[in-house]
Amino acid sequence: MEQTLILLKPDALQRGLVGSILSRFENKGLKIVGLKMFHMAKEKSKEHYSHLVDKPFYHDLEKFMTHHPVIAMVIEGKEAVEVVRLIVGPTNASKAPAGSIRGDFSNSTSRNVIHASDSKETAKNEITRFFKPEELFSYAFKNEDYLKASDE
Ligand code: IDP
Ligand code: MG
Repeated sequence: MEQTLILLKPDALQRGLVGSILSRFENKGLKIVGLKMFHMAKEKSKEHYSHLVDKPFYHDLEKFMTHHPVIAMVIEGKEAVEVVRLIVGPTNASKAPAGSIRGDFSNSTSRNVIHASDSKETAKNEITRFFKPEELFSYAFKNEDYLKASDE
């Protein structure tokens, strides 16, 4: 089963959107196999956003992501990386379709409530960045069995 990393950004916590966002992944039949809240270290932010450190908005992004708590999650399921990106929507929430998380909960590029890994390779690196192996769990998930059965 494929795994992907999600970060609920500080705006999701500050606006009380955690439950609404989480339920979308569970409703889709995706399984939460790791979850924690923490303050991101500046070094982690630079590593996580290494493709953006030279951008003019990076300073604001780093300040936002490191000065307030975030929630990190590992989500598992069929084609989890691609499915989660679809549920999340594109970076610029103003252009994100209604029905996607960013489309429904944000109208901003910088404060777009959620991060999701953008490829299978990125997902592996990002999961390792934020989770130790013992922080990931295996358990029966009936929703997943139900979806599997109805696909075959
Ligand atoms: P993604 O989050 O959809 O993968 P990335 O291009 O990887 O998009 O950018 C990471 C994060 O950096 C975005 O989610 C957003 O918070 C911030 N960001 C990206 N582009 C801009 C911009 O043009 N202005 C302000 N913030 C941006
Ligand atoms: Mg990205």
